[in-house]
Amino acid sequence: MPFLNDQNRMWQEKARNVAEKVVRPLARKYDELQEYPWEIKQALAEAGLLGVWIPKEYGGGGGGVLDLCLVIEQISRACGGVGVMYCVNALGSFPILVGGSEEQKKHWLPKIATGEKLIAFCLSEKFAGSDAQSLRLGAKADGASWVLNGEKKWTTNGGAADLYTVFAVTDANSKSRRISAFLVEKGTPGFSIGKIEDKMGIRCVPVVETVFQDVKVETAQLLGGQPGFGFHHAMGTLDLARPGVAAQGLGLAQGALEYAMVYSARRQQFGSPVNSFQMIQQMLADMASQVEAARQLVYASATSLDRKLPGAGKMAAMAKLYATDTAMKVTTDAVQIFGGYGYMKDYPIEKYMRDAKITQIYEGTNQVQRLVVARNLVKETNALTQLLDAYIPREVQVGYNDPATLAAQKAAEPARS
Ligand code: COS
Repeated sequence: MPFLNDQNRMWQEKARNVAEKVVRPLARKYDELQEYPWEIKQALAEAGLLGVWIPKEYGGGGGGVLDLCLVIEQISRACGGVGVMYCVNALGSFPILVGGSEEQKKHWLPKIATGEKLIAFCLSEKFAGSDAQSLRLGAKADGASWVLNGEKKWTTNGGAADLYTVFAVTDANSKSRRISAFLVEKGTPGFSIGKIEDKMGIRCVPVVETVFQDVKVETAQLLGGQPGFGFHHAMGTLDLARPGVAAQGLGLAQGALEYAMVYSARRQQFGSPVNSFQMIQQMLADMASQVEAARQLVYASATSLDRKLPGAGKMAAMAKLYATDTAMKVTTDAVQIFGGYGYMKDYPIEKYMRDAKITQIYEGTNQVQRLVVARNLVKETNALTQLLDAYIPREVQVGYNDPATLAAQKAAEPARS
């Protein structure tokens, strides 16, 4: 990539190294075991990759969203499950970066950067998925403390993580200041892990229900110290995190394409390698073009966030939906190129397809991404109307005996010609 700078390439190279030396050889083992890969987490921490996105003043690597995406892409190329196991630490810690107080940043971020503490993000509930604002877990003030009661669903990293960013209702009567976020530590009395999900893909990372029964937390654990800003913190976090899921999709698509290239050169049918047949060549060419288009969008959206450019949230949603739809398409085509072998578990490619599916669903379904993009387009329409409206003809209802309508019709005529 010619436009990557030295810092970007340094992170990319480090990640590629860990991906090839540690992640790829262990990918199948942890997919089968459905267990958290502590040895891989250790390797990521030793390479300094767990703090890429955390500013240097808080003990991190000082990289941006683009650096984070480059790392996620390389890891996901080797294993989509490890890709999310890695990037969920960014998702969990972004609320602290977005809305945390200085004390909270100083206390938690250095520990997250070294891998001493793993973090998870608790927003979704059984009855609050896409409609995140409708969450029900409640937090009631009790003197200088808050008491949390309720449940969360699909907490990725749950059980492995030491710290949980938990979104709760603190003012049920308020429309726009209803929700606040709390930093809850593992081991807090009343906080437990419920059902552990048995998943189609990303099997090496736990996804669980988390249960909160009279969990008492101090005011110091309220994110940013002021109640009512939780939904803004959640949305700001998702804007930052979505290019990461996009990068996961990109890595999965790239990894599947590479396996398909190698296998189609090896596999002989009708006396020739199957990559000499035009139908396979067309598939490979389409897959590669789609992967490259996704890559450009992911890098551009990450750069827009790093530069705080207007429209960066829209770009993040575009990157997420495009790259993860590409992941599903390309991994499915890669299975097709492997033919009957591709469907079998002792070949590496079916795992890519299983791991890809969830990227279209989590951190906002791709339907929600389209909604975010469309809402932005509607907002942008006013300015465009001023520029373009005059070029679009306007029809008038003809009323033959109505002088006012005839006059309006006549007035509109010069604009048409
Ligand atoms: N950044 C900061 N604030 C934002 C924001 C953003 N990107 N998007 C919305 N907000 C604010 C709005 O400004 C509004 O604030 P006020 O109440 O002060 O006016 C508030 O949040 C509510 O906004 P809106 O009315 O647009 O919210 P909706 O309930 O319509 O929800 C969607 C919008 C659907 C986009 C949101 O609920 C969403 O992203 N859902 C998916 C959730 C998700 O990704 N879950 C997966 C969790 S991780 S596995």
